[in-house]
Amino acid sequence: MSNYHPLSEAQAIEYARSIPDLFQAGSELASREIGDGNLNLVFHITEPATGKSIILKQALPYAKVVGESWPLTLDRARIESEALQIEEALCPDLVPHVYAYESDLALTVMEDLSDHVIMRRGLIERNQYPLFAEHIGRFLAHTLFFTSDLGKNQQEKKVQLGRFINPELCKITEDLIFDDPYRDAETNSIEPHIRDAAEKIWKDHELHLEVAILRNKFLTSAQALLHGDLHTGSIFIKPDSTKVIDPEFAYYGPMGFDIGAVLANLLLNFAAQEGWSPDPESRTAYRNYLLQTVKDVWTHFERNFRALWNEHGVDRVFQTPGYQDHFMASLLQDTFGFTGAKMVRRIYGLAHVADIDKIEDAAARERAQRMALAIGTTLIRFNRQAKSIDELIELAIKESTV
Ligand code: SR1
Ligand code: MG
Repeated sequence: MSNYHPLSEAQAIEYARSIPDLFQAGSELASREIGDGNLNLVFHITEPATGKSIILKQALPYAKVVGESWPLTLDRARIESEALQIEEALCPDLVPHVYAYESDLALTVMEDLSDHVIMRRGLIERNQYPLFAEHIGRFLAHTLFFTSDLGKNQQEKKVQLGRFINPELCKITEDLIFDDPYRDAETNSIEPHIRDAAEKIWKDHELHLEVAILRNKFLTSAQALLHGDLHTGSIFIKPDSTKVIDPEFAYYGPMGFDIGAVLANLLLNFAAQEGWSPDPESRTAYRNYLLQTVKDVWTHFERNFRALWNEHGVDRVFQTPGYQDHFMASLLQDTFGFTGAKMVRRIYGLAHVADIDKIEDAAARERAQRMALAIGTTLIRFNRQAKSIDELIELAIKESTV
C-alpha cells in the first residue's frame, strides 16, 4: 500500500479519467465527496455531457467518525470489494456492480446508485417500500445459504473463510455491540436524560449472561459469510429496487447477526416514530407497516432459505429429517438476540442512528430512546425462548405501550 494517499476531489477526477472505456477522452468531469458514513471517502463522479456517473469509494487509514487517533486497516476495502462480487454473483439485482478495485489506493469503483435513497433517510421520511422484505429476505437467504456449509463445497468454504478474516473490523463490533454498552465505557455517548437507563443495564447480570452467549457466537460461530453491518444506512432503496452496499465488515460469522441487523434498524425506526409521526393514528399506521415488514423479512428469508436447502443442500447428513427445523429454530433465536443487541448499542454506544438522534424535541427523543432500549433488552432476555417471529412483534408492541 506504499502508493496510498487519500484522494482530493480533483485527484478523484484524474483517477476516473484513467479507467478505460468509461468516460469520453478529454470531456469535462465533476467530482463531489459525498461520504456521510463513519469510515470512508465516497466520490460521486459525473460526466455532464453524457449523464454517465460512477462512485469511487476509498478507505481511510483511520475511523473517520473518531479521527486519526483510531487507525483502521485499509484491507477492509479489499474485503468489501470481494464481498460485493460474491454477493453480486448470488443476487445480481440486489448489489451495485463493481467495475474495478485498486488495492494501492484502497479504492473501489462501482455503479452509481444516486437514483436510490439511503433507506434510513427513506424511513425517516416515512416512505413505504412494499418490495423491500422480499428483496432483503432473498438477499439474506442466498448470501447466507450459498456461503455456508449447507450450500457451499465445505473445503472451498474453509478457503474462502481465510480470505475474510477481518480482525480489526470485527473488534469494532465486539467492543461496540457486545461489550461497551454493558459497562461505563469511555466510548459510550450517553445523553444525560437516559443515563439512569444505561446504569440499569450495567447492573443487569441476567442480561449480561445473554450478551455473553451472543458475543461468543459472534466470536466463534463461522456459519456463513456475513455482510457484517447490514443496517438501513447500508441499503440504497427506491420503490422497485433494493441495493445492499458497504460490506466492509464482512467475515464468517453467525447468520442471525445479519438478519438481526435488518430487523433492529426497522425497530429503531419504529421507536423513533415518537418524534416523526405527526399524530397518533399516522404513528400507529407507520408502526404497523414497520412491524409487518419485520415479519415479512423473516418469512421471506425462511421460505427462500428452506427452498435453497431442499434443492441445493450439499451435505447428506444435514438432510436428516428434523435437522432443518432444528437449525431454523436456533437461527430464529439468534436473530432475536442479535436484533436486541443491535438496538441497544445504537442508543448510547459510540455510533447512534439518525432516526433517533435527529428528533429535535428532547422529550420525544427520550421516549424513543427508552422504547428502543426496552424492546432491545427484552429481545436479548427472551432470545433463547423464542419460537416464532410473531413473538418478536408481540414483544415490540408490548414494550412500546408501557
Ligand atoms: C467506528 S465505526 C462505528 C460503526 O459504524 C459502522 O457502520 C459500524 O456499525 C460500526 O459499529
Ligand atoms: Mg458502512
